Parts: sequence; structure tokens; C-alpha cells
Amino acid sequence: MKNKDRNIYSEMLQAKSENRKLLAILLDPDKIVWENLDILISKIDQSPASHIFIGGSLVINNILDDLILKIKQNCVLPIVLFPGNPSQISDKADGILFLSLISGRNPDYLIGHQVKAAPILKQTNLEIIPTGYMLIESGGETAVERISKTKPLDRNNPDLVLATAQAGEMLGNKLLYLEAGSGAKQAVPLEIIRLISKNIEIPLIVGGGIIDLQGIQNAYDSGADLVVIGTAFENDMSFFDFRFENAETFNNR
Ligand code: 1GP
Repeated sequence: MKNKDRNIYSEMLQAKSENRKLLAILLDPDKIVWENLDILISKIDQSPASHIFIGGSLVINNILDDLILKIKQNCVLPIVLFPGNPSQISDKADGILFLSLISGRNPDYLIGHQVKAAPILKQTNLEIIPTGYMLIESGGETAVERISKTKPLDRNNPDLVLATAQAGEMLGNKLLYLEAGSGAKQAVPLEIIRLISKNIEIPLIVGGGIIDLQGIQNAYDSGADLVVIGTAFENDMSFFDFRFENAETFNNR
């Protein structure tokens, strides 16, 4: 399928309207073992995932284009860039979460990187999906916090989290992403997911520190429209194998 034939965001809205939950597997190019890629792709293809997100805090490996092309040979899932900085753009992907780190106050991550990325993105066919990205405190310093030099929002201050989410929606973001951070000790609190999902209209992505099926189900039950799984699948490519068969959680494929 060519990039222009796909409308990732419309499909997300459609899924939300049908209460069909979505699942993204997050691949960090720096952690890909090229020799294992075929099996990795077949595991993704057999999994309940609806999307592949690609990105990392650094991405020092210059394999982004090759990685995406290789995945596309064997898997039809939409590939969405989830970039840590403007160097992580590939026109081989289908779309990009155009992130603004609205939980923080670092201008580079609110507008600076976006200004650098805009002319590059203009040259691509990528579907650009403006996304309010909110880091929620999760029991330890995460890579996003370290690299962006921003503080996460206090997980015990739901009023501030809500106001930030509402501001993100009012600014015109099409998605909100509640992020505990990759490998977080504690996932985003369910009360926060519940509060935000009840008070915004746009689809809600939740990720960071979700390590089992129950965690995914809890996030869905609390109002997440799309859950992101990175580390758990990275550590165990069979993560979805036995969970898939009888799991009603995954009704998206
Ligand atoms: C990180 O939300 C994603 O940006 C996924 O987090 O690696 O903890 O699954 P995990």
C-alpha cells in the first residue's frame, strides 16, 4: 500500500468510534538485532498489533530506511515514526507522530525541533499527525526526561495533568500521548487515564512500563484508545504468542 492510500488518523478515529482498541509495537532502531529481524517481523505480523511505531531517544544507528523497507516487505501494518529528534525522519514510513512535549517547558521540544523538521517533512509523503506528548512521573528518571531535560508531570496531581491535556487538545493536537517512559517502573496511573479519556475528544495513546496483558487490558478499560508496547516485546519476542489466542482484549484484527 502506498503512503498516500492510507489515512492512519481517520482509521484511528474510526476505531475509536467503534470502541475498537488499537495496539502499537514500538521498535527502537538502536536495539534491532539485524540477524533476528525476519523472526521479529513475523512475530509482529502474527501479533494483535495494529500499528508499528519506530523511534528511540537517540537512534544512532543509521538503518531507519532499510529497517522500514524490510518490515514493509513482510508486514502490512502502518509504520508510524515516533521520533526523538528531527534526524529520525524517513519517507519510507507511512506517518509520523509530530510530537510536542507539552508536559515540559523546553522550547526545543515544544517548537524548536518541529521548526527544523518541517522543511524536511514537506519533502515527504508522510501523514503528519500532531500529537501532544505528556510525560508522567513514573518512579525514576526516564530517557525522555534525561534527553529532553524536562520534568514529568506529577502523577499525584491529576488537575495539572488534565489541564495540560485539555490545553494540548485546544492547541489542535489530533492525538494525546500519555507517556510513563520506556521501561518505566510504574505505568501511567489508571485514574489519570480515566480522567483524561473522559475529558478529551481526541484519541488517547498510553505507553511506558506496560509489561503484561493485564496492564494492556487495564489501560483499555480506563479509556486508552491505543496502547504502546516497547520493552516487553523487545525483551521477549514471544510476548504475544500465548496471549493472543483467547484474549478478547485484542479485537482489532
Ligand atoms: C515508550 O511508551 C513507549 O515511549 C513504550 O514504553 O518500552 O515501557 O513499553 P515501554
